[in-house]
Amino acid sequence: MPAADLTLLNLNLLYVRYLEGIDRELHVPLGCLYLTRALEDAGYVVDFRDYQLNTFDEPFLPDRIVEFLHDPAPVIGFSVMANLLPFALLAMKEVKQRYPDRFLVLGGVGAKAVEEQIMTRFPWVDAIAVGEGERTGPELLAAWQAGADLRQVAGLVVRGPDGQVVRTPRRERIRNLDALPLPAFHKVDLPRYQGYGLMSTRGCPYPCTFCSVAPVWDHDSTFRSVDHIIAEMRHLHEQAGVKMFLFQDEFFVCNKPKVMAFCQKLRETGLPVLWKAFGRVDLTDREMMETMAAAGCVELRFGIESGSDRVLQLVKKGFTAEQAIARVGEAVQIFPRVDAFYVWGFPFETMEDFHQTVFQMVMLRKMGARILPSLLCLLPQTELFRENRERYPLDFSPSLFPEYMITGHEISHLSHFQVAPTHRPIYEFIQEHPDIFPGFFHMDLANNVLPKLKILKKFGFYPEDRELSGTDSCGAHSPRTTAAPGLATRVAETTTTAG
Ligand code: B12
Ligand code: SF4
Repeated sequence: MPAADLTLLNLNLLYVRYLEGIDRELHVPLGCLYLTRALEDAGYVVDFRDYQLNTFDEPFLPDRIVEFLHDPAPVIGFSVMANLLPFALLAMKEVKQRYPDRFLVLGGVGAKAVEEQIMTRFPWVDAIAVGEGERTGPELLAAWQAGADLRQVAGLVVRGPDGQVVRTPRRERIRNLDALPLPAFHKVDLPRYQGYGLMSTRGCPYPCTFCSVAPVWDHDSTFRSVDHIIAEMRHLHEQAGVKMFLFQDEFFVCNKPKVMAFCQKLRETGLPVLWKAFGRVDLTDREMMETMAAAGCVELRFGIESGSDRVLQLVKKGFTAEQAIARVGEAVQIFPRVDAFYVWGFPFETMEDFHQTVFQMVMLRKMGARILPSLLCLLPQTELFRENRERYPLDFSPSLFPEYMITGHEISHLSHFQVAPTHRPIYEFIQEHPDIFPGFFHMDLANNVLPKLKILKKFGFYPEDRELSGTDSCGAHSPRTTAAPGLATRVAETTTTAG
């Protein structure tokens, strides 16, 4: 095999830590495989390494990455989300020390909106790729191999000759997603993965102020055709026996005629597959949901966010609490499982707002929905963070990271939580750079977060006991089948109501 041009490391992981145990859900590394395919089509050899497959007992030590990356190509790409950004940056430092001649590129959504700070403070990062990689990746490699000036490549943040940090012109979004070939599935052993995510769209046009999906895709949405999506499902079913798919994009239901056409065509293929999707309460209706269920959709997930109309308005959600109750009430009669996601801990959410939310959560739980509350995560690209950062001081409490940061779910085990001595450098690093890692901080811990958490626990939404909570992840992306034992819900009281 010819020498690789690029070693690409996937650090997009879903690890859930329950006390001392770590539950790993292996998801097909979609973004990296799209990028790999584009690089291969441009003639480059990619040495792809998926850190989800590491076998370390303790994977979150920077020198483990050096070990995992033994003998890397001249350019090393790191793909990362915000949760592992601190760890990834510390690991990149070690990689640079071990391989000073390698060119280190950070990509993925994790660095979005904090690229300049990262490039200014961490000299071991050589470049950051911003946005879609299918065009930026090959152009970056071509320019780097030719010794050309990287400032000519769109979609990067790099350093100029005198060390100043430069953002190159914005990379235009790929408009025709159907022109993209399938991700480089041949690079992975598909049956090893539990999660077969698909993206039917890229981006979301809604303005929800707390959410990073719209900003990481520059508030611009692009769509695949029904035939293109079904071709991917057919490929994965025939090549890897995949029977359960998960539409990862929040905007699957954006266009009713298209959803109806998708369901009809999928049924016509006769593929024996099941699937799960996200839906917005105001974009779905009974007819659409029944058609989806008849075409194999076994789970619909709604971002409800709050039971308070005041909060829904403040976060620009675009629907009311009443609409949410009505839609979920219909959905639970149609699908084996319905998820209701909530965000709590908005700094402007009064206790009265919060009580309305808890009331609604209890009501939907009674109806049979699975309730998935998440503590607000202050991602730096969001409007909510920008608008409120001066208003509220950032509090740091490692036992209360929003549940998905670092290894997930520490919040569930507040009373047991202790920072492992091996992780201490990561926590110290986070505290040194709150503007880069705001997701690990809170606005008003004492009056906002802690009293609300206490109430959620009282109603069984954050059980302390592993037996009660099961080993399910936050459920945001869970690919496993609806009937899998222990996955009914992580809300103790509802284990028998949903599914
Ligand atoms: C699928 C998915 C996952 C999968 C990832 C599967 C995998 N192994 O890749 C899993 C299930 C693991 C996952 C987990 C999490 N996710 Co997630 N996830 C998504 C989702 C739905 C789609 C991502 C995707 O596949 N995009 C499609 C591909 C094409 O895009 P991409 O991955 O960004 O890759 C492109 C570019 O970024 C670029 N690129 C990527 N890497 C590199 C590297 C280099 C070198 C270069 C040049 C370019 C490049 O090229 C790619 C092709 O264009 C997005 C939401 C969304 N709609 O975007 C959230 C999202 C990415 N997730 C998010 C988060 C926060 C998480 C979690 C941390 C928490 C959570 N509740 O979801 C957890 C991790 C928890 C844990 N405890 O470890 C946030 C990220 C926010 C941020 N700023 O980082 C998003 C945006 C959703 C949100 N709620 O806001 N997630
Ligand atoms: S919360 Fe959902 S609808 Fe709102 S911007 Fe994010 S993905 Fe779009």
